[in-house]
Amino acid sequence: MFQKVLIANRGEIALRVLRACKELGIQTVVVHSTADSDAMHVRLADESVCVGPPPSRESYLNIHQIVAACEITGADAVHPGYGFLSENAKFADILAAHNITFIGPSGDHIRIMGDKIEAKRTAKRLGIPVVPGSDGAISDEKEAKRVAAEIGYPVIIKASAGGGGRGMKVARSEADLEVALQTARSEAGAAFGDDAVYIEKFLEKPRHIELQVFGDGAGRGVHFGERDCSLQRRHQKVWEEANSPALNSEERARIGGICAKAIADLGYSGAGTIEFLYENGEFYFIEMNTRLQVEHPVTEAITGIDLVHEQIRVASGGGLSVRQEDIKFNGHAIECRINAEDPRTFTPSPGTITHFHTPGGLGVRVDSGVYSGYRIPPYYDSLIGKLIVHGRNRVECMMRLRRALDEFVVDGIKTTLPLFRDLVGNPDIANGDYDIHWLEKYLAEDD
Ligand code: MV4
Repeated sequence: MFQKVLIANRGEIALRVLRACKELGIQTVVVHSTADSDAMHVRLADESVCVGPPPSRESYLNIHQIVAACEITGADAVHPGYGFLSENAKFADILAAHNITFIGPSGDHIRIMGDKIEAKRTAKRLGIPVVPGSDGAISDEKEAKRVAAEIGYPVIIKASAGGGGRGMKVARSEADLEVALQTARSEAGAAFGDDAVYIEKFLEKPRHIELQVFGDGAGRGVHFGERDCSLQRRHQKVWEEANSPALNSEERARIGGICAKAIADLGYSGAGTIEFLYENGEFYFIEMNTRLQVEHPVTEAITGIDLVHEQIRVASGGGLSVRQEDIKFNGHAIECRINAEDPRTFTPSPGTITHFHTPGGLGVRVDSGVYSGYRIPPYYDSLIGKLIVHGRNRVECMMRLRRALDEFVVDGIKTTLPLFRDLVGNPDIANGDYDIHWLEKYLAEDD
């Protein structure tokens, strides 16, 4: 087991990882920018190192400073959290070269999944169902037309270096194709310095369902069920749940089994998320994320397993603590992302939190790094906390969520809490009847 772990992140996820380290008896080091000297993660860690000025580029993304912080403090591993350096293959390689363990997959696996064409090719080879489309990059308009005619319109052009919704263009007929291809290609070149694009059948009303997987790096793979993350705005998830209201246990076991086997065959190590679009009872792979995700607590709630413990165990060579048959799905969990934003326009609302009171009671978890009197710096993302509620079934979970939202107080800034208080009263949400476009339509309707 590691003696000392350096946490290369901030906010609620830095605290989340700190808690797991404390439970495992591991010493903790955090890094922080000059804007975060009074942050909770700095107060709770055993040691802290200031790695630079407020902009992320110069602090939380500054690889040299973070490696230096490891050397100075004698940390033997780094947990990257999510965002920042969590999916940076070069960072994983540099740590390995310094004999510091990156708590995550190998640089090579991060690299494969970061290239969306290579990720899709790999998924297909491993037996994961993918969206019908081009076999790799599209070279010219002629090829695009041929593939589109084969799979049928509408189609979507995606940037290989994109992901998370950046650099996508839909073509509803052959007349749209030339412009879609050219725009997607030039936007990809400008944004990522890589203009490789690929083409897929465009799915009109899918759900976004993702499988939580884990590999032990030695040929074993397991799945921890799925999360439904369809409720999003501009590719930012707002509400996530486990299980998906759309799946039954047979469908879960089938897609889960496929994903667990793929992870085993890949020799993958650590936590991963395999993202699918789900429409008319079929799964279509879109991307894989090679990190712990923001919404991992809903999976922890229904499985009772600490996913950060598992990450640390696997990275330190101790293997997974569970076999597939030990993983049971208990009840239902929902996570609401509390952002320092206007609840309708999602405009950031940094400032000082004058009063912060979190709900409690059975089945209620709040992961947050803020406190009464805390000033939210304007440099980072606006997530200030997550409310995760668990119940024996979805109805009980929703009752508890309504109650927990009533108790939650955040004064001094705008937050997304009022949006959630509206959503819990909505019949579609109560019925679990929504797709990836539902929230944006809902927000457009009542202004
Ligand atoms: C799609 C799609 C429809 N058809 N691919 C957006 C984010 C990126 N991860 C993939 N995305 C999409 N890919 C095909 N073939 C629709 C989306 C999409 C979406 C996906 C998941 C969650 C929210 C979304 C919102 C708009 C579009």
